[in-house]
Amino acid sequence: MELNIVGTVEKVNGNELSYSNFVERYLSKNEPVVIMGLMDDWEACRDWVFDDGKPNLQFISSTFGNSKVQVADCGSREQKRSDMSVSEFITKSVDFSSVKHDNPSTNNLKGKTLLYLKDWHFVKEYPEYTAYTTPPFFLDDWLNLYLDHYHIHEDPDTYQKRDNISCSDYRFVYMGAKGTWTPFHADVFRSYSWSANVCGKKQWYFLSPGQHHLAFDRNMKNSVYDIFEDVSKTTFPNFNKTTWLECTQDKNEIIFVPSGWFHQVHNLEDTISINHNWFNAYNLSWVWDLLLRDYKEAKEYIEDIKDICDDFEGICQRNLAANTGMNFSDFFKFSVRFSFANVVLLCHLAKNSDDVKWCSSFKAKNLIFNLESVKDIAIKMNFTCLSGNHNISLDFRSILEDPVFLELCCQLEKTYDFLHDQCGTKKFVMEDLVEVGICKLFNTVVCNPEDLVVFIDHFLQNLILSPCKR
Ligand SMILES: O=C(O)CCC(=O)C(=O)O
Repeated sequence: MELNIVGTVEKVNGNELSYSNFVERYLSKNEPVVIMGLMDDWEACRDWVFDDGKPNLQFISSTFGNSKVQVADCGSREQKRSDMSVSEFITKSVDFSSVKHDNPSTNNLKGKTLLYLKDWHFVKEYPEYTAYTTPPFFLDDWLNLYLDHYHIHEDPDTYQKRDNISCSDYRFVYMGAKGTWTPFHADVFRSYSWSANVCGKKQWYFLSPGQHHLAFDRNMKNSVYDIFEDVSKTTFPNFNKTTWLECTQDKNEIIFVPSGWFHQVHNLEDTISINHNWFNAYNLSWVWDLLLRDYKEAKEYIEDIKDICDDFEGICQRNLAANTGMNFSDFFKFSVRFSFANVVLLCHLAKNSDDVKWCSSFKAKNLIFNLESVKDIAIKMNFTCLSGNHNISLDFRSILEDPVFLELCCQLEKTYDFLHDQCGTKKFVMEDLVEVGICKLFNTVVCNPEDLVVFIDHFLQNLILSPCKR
């Protein structure tokens, strides 16, 4: 069946787009866009690419060849992955490395496996080598910031000293020859992603979130795997009703993939891309909605053993973490820590501002928006979700005393200063909170979503609605 393509993704010049325009037009509307003109000074674009635009695999192999990576076999069903070194990958992808690109049909050499290097945690592995700088539009990234400081999930029973690289961030490099591809999917946690072509060309096909059910089977369990295969009408009765956006992404272009948009991607040329997944206050509710859906599924799956389980809820949560990457308490802790961080930043801003209208600055509005978004999600969280054996208790005062948390606050503040053109305000200290008159909140202990709602409300009322208290 031919796809019904109804539009192409808009392309804009990143140098003519302000952050607030990006937020207004794409981030908050959850619409895709391709951004051009932001990669000119990337080291990766110099070191990894020949003048003719082809990947410089010699450089990559000799500089990063020992890295262990995951490689998907695009010819196998479900794209089976195997581990190998980067240099092994390059040697094995003969088409990619030695064929001199003038003859595209060599990519169809029979019997060759089409290997696609995916999810290489490049930044974690080579922090000293600045291959690229994250474009400002994508800097408000709570996911990677959090993972730079905390683990998102730790199962005390299965916890072993974990490989610090493979589970620690969502900043990746992808490398694949012409013909490699990524099957139809929506991104992890329903996060946003951005993907930048250092060299090569990708073809993207997007299905909007409002239509995703059309690409699922009757039970909403499995989605279509390859939108270009002969999709079974019996299994996917509504797939023929789908309408698509497409996009050809060239070298030096960055695509923004909004939350919950299913997509399939094909490398039209030998391509290297850099890609991050992330979320923040604008799409955090997508993460919660996904968790809730996956939780219900995990629960349903083992419903028949409920009566013989001592800790049915605990097993559901453990399975949820195993399948989705986090469970309710992980998400809740994440939300609480970011609420605390935004509170700290707002207090710091209030304390250091001479202007009585400080809370109408872009930065203050952003921080208030963040808190209100987390509060809305906390309201949505069913209180019973965090009943059972979670034993969560996050004490504002002790979190404030934790240097890891303060480092996270510093990084977050740097980001918002940069995005809102503020020059670095003074180093923040605990006294900020005392001076802005919210010391009562020091004794807050947050144990469940209701506590979090009360905490945020209390803070906003005290600080924002009564500025005279400062
Ligand atoms: O480039 C690819 O093959 C897949 C990338 C992707 O799915 C994403 O960035 O969300």
